[in-house]
Order: sequence, then structure tokens, then C-alpha cells
Amino acid sequence: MPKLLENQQCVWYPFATHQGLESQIDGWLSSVRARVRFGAQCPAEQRDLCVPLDEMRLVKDAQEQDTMRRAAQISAQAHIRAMKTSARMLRAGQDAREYHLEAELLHEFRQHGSQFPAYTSIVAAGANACVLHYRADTAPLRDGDLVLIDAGCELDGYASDITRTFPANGVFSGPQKDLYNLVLASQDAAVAATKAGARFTDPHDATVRVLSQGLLDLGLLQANKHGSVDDVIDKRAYFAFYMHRTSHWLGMDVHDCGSYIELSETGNTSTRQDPLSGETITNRPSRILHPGMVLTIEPGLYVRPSADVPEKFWNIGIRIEDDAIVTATGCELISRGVPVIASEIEALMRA
Ligand SMILES: [Mn+2]
Repeated sequence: MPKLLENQQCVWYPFATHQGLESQIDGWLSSVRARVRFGAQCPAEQRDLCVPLDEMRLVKDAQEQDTMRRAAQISAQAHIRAMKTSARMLRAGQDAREYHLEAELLHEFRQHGSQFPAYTSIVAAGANACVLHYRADTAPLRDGDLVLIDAGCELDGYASDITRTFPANGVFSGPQKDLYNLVLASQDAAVAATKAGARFTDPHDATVRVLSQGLLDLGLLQANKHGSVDDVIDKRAYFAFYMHRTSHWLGMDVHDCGSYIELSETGNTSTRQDPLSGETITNRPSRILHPGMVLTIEPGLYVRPSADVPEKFWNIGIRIEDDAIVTATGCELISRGVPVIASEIEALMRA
């Protein structure tokens, strides 16, 4: 490395990402400096490699997209396997647990050549689905409860990230289906908003509008208390049920690197007061989507027991997550190898 660094103007390396790298580079540079009296020139500048590299990673080329399609296909098969296993074990009266489904996921990933899970799988039965970063533990899969699975494999260096929520026994109850169809409708709106030229936040805004209207329609939010759908959005009243963002970049990392701000417009800022925390937030222009960018679209609803929420909805947690490649006219959902429509999930689990 000292030999390579000799007579260079600038050293590029990723700042603050690899512990010990700075002191290693410092050691190499001091070796170069020791040779100054022999005519060597020491680099005079250090710059953060993350800035150009993250930008390069943001747009996936055809080969990367192809790998990501294959990773998503494997993950979709794993979700199907877990759904079928849940229905089969409950029909047979077996003691089905969250970890049983995790085992099926991992088996299917590896069976198709995936090297690792892209992240620790979430298998959350019943009320556990309302805990956002739950793992797969020992809770029983109960007849009448939903199961939320957020799991994806990594294949040849690329991640996939799928969430499905399904009835443990294969049949949605009425209230479960009402909330499920609302989340799915909000995802449809987000998918329609995902296209080249749109902003990264457009799918999220589309999701929030559909969810907010649905929360009013289903009586989880009351119009006499919370007002119109615009009031619900402005005051972030939906946040009690939907407390995370709709998307993140996906690629070599499951939460892939890349700025969520449009770098060509960084100076263009405004401030607002957050209605819930009261904090001042600086708004910066959201990233403009380009063909080849890959993001997740993952709306959800999480209903905790509460006096002003109809009891039939208590402890229901639903998330639906798919992976989208941005195209010139829209987006390609690469994770739809596993069904997402309620009746199709029921049909699959009956089979
Ligand atoms: Mn995700």
C-alpha cells in the first residue's frame, strides 16, 4: 500500500465505516513520508469514498437486477413453503411454533443456493406482529391468529426483503381481512406512485393517504375527534398505527446505502414543526427516482389494545412488503412469486 500511495495526490477511503482503517491508512502514509528524502511525494488530501461509491451502488445494472430477481424468487418460494407448513401443522393439530416456520424459510433459501439470510428472519405470531423488530421465537401459531413473516435471502451478494401476513390456519377472519385489504390497497397506491421522475417519498405519501382514509372508514380513528383525512395526515394521527417508513433502498445491503436526498437540490431546504414531538425538522428535497434504483414498498398497520379502538382489531399486526425495480414508466415488482391477495393466500394454504 505505501508503494501504491506514493506520488498520489489524494487517498479515497470510506470514512467512519471500518474500525481501525483510519489508523491503518495513517501507518501507510507515514511509510510514504519516511521516503520523502528519496523523492517520494506523500498524498496531501483524504476524501470520503462513500460519497461516489454510494451513488454508484444506487442504480443497479442489468446483471445486478437479474441477481436480485433470482434472490426475490427464492425468498418468495420460502414464504410459500412457510404458509403451507403453517396450514398443514394446524390442520394436523401439531404444536406449531414460530421457529418451525423459520426453519422452513432457511431450508428453502439454502436449497436454492442462497448463501445466507439477508437479515434475521421475523416470524411473529398474533400480537407479536405489533413488535416491529421481533425475531422468530417460540410463540405458538394459534388458530385464528395471523402470522407476520419478514424474511429474505441473500444471493451472490444481493439481498431480498419480503413480508407477508397470513392466517395461521389459512382463513382470514372478517376484521383481519378488513385491515389486510386496507394495507394492500395502500401498497397498490404506493406501487402506482413508484416510477422514474417521482420522488422517493411519493410512495410513502400515497400509502399514508390510503391508510388514513381507511382508519377513519373502519373506525380506528374517529372523524369527530381527528377530523378529515387531511387532518389525520397533517397531525400524523395515523402514526399510532403506522410508525415506520414505506421504503428503503435494497441492494448489496438489505437497507442499502445511498442518499435519500436529491443531491442536486441539497441547498433547497425548509423547516417545519413536527406535530407529535414538537421538534423542528429540516425538509430537504427527496431523491428523484431513476430506472434501475431498487426499493422496498412495505406499508403496515399495527393495532395495540386501546379504549378508543374497536376490540375486534386489537393485537392485529399486518405488513406487506415487496421489492421494486424502478423502470421508465413504473416499477417491476420482483417479489410477487408469493401471492399477496387474501383469497389467493387462502387458496394456496388450502391446497
Ligand atoms: Mn424492508
